Amino acid sequence: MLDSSILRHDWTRDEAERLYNQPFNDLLFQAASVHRANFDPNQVQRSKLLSIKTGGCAEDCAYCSQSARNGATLSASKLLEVERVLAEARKAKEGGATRYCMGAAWRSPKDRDMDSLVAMVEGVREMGMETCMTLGMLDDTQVLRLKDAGLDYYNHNIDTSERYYSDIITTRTFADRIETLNRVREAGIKVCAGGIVGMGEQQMDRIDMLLALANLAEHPDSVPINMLIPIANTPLADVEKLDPIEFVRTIALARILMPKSHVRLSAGRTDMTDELQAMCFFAGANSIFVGETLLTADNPEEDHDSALFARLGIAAMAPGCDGSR
Ligand code: SAM
Ligand code: DTB
Ligand code: SF4
Repeated sequence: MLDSSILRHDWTRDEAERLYNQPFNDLLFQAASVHRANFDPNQVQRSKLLSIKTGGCAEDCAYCSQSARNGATLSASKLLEVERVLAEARKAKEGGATRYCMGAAWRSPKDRDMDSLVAMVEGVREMGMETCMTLGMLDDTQVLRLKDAGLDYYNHNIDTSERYYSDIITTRTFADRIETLNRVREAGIKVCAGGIVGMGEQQMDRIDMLLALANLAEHPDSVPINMLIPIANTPLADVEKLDPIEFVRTIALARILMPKSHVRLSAGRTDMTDELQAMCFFAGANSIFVGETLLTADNPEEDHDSALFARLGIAAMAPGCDGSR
């Protein structure tokens, strides 16, 4: 059995493949053991998302409803007013979210937007929630302004393996993503980085994506694993669905490779059965997005999530508690 208190950054493809492909029951047992050695297995963190700038994005991410290059019929909006964002954040806080994640459909923010972004971070922090932003690539000055404003987390996904990356996105590289992640971490902002599965990738790509995250200088604090939400008129609209067992294997491997990270069962829950989600929690997922909308796509109704937590005996993590042992 692995020593789950040690954080390793030298995982090999061979090891990861063996872990991923072991009999399912062995994999689940191992992942659940790592999970409970590091976290209370019956606590799940809840984050709430808000799209602060929707659509019209210059990037060509094949999965995304917000790319101006895709045919998705989403109308583009400007950056929301600070007051509007804070009003939405207040509602999320009342609904029990402990982290507020603000996402913008940008390749990177414009300097003229920075004052508003800073005000949003400061305002949400004053409400006693953790703050997270996902704004695309950042330069050094932008990272420092967000850090000074008190931003807790920055979400920037590597999305898939380095090998498969250019099949999905051509307007930026895998290395560009890693560069922003390094900049964010070096500034002392906590990193939220994960990816999407079910994009027609091979098993090897799912494994390599997790290896790339686990072998960063530090494991991301949060690792969102998104199941592709197929969006009409995007290049991935009709891609073959991923076998749910493969999805659970991906969650389990993330838990084993990054024992102390919060692994988020992220986009795609609307299409998952309660039983599949329960299996993901058993395999080590301990965070979700709550609320009926993600950025632009649907998410389960809050009542449904509350009922599922009750049926599973899962408690929502309280503010200031990260569920760790
Ligand atoms: N524009 C910024 C960026 O790309 O970093 C932030 C917003 S972007 C929508 C945030 C993440 O949402 C993407 O990196 C991707 O992992 C996830 N995402 C977007 N569309 C998705 C979809 N249809 N299904 C699953 N995940 C999706
Ligand atoms: C992440 O990994 N997933 C979230 C968040 N980080 C920004 C976004 C999911 C987006 C799902 C598609 C949509 O709502 O448009
Ligand atoms: Fe733009 Fe982000 Fe969507 Fe890519 S994922 S098109 S960068 S909003």
